[in-house]
Amino acid sequence: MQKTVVLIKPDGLQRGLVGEIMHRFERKGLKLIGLKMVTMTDEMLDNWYSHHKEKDFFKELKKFMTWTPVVAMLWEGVEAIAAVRKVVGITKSREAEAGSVRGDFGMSGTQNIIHASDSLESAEKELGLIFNGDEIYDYKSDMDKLIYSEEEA
Ligand code: 3AN
Repeated sequence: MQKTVVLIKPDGLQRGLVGEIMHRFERKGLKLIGLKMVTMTDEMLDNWYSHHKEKDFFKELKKFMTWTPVVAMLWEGVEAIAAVRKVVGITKSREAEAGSVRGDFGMSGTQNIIHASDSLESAEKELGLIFNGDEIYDYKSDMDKLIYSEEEA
């Protein structure tokens, strides 16, 4: 099973999309193993978006991400990183597939509602930046029997 980090960004929180977004991941069959609100700091964002540090939009991105707290979630599932990215949609919301979170609720490439880890490496890094060990829950979900075949699970 993979773990993947999702953030509902300040625009998603302000627009009241938290329940809608969580509902989509639950219905998909992912398992929620961590959940909290976080005010992101400058230092966290330098680390989180280190690959964007030299980009023109970095300052704007940091301002946006500190506008309000974010809602941080940790979801678990078989190949969960790729599955969650599909639910999220591509970066530029106005071009994102209908049916994805960005495709259904957004128009912007900056204020694009949601973040999801894009690789095993970034999932591990982001998990470490946001969650403490005692905020990650290990429990058995009876739903797994309905969601996966024995072989997959
Ligand atoms: P994604 O969130 O789809 O993985 P990344 O990692 O390329 O996209 O970008 C991280 C965040 O940086 C995006 N979610 C968006 O808020 C912002 N961003 C990315 N590209 C641009 C851009 N060209 N102009 C402004 N903001 C951008």
